[in-house]
Amino acid sequence: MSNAIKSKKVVFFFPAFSSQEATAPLGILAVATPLLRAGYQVRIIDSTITPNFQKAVLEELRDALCLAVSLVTGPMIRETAQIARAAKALYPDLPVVLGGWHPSLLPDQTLAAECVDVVVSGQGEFAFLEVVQRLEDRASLAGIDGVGYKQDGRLVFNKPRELQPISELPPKAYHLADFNAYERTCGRRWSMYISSLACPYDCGYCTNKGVYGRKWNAIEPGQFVEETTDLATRYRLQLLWVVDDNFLVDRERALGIAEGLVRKEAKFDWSIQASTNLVDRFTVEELKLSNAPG
Ligand code: B12
Repeated sequence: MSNAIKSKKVVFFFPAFSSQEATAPLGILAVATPLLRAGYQVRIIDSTITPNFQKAVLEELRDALCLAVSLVTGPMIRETAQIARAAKALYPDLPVVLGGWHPSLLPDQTLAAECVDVVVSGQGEFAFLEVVQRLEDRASLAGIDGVGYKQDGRLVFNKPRELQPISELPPKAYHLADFNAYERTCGRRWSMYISSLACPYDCGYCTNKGVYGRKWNAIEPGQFVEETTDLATRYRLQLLWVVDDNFLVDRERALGIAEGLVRKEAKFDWSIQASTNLVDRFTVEELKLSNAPG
């Protein structure tokens, strides 16, 4: 049985998200760093780039500490359920942990599923490290903020976790990403990058407030320019998609980033998303800055 020997291996599964695009899941790269720093081994199986992914996951789980899945609400639930059920059938004692936006927004519904043992709501970097350490020690998950678990068949939810500002978070483990495989799959070599968390607004179509509570915070332009140019060069990326929910919240910061990239003669494309009320605060000339030829 899987847990007879003490394992240090954490297996992540990233289900397909029904898109033509393919790149490494940033949420998993984020929670991987504290694990690696604490001496755990990390395997990522992304269904989009892995033929026969179920077999691959089940093989990796043979000597693993737990299975961890990242998902948003929607089609990703299908493969999550498929893999979690297959894992439970083969290794009934192996804990299955779900994190990401879906379990963050609907923790009780997610944890109620028979094949799920633990849910992590909100930021996962340190919550998941604590979960893994407790699983390794076969200790209770009581008291880990942001975590829900099962005890004697009951669903137990610890108190929510305080939001940690992005400037205090460790760097993402980009080196775990197989950019060659993603490029082969979608024809483009690109990555995601994040430079701010939360959003001051509460638009009806967006779920951000439910998880981040309108506490917008961001890194400075200098750090953005350094990190993105380094990533693009190191992994030969054509494009960085800045996945901040609302990149333009701080006008001066946004202009500082655009100017910094122009000054650095950055050779990659970058894209942002922002609410239209904020786009409206920029002149056409200012907006052109972010579209300067590299
Ligand atoms: C990139 C992205 C996509 C990409 C996905 C590409 C990819 N490879 O992941 C694409 C374009 C496909 C996409 C599509 C959609 N998306 Co989208 N997308 C995002 C976006 C902009 C960034 C995600 C990201 O990487 N964030 C950065 C990382 C670092 O944060 P994170 O993923 O949240 O991870 C943290 C925690 O969640 C947690 N965590 C994450 N995974 C795990 C795993 C474990 C085990 C643990 C413990 C913790 C953990 O820890 C991480 C670090 O703190 C988010 C908004 C956002 N700002 O996050 C929306 C968002 C995730 N998308 C959303 C939506 C609604 C959609 C669509 C439904 C849109 C549509 N109408 O078609 C589709 C559905 C996708 C599908 N078909 O399944 C919503 C999700 C709401 C929900 N209920 O789940 C979000 C939150 C936007 C919003 N603000 O409302 N999306």
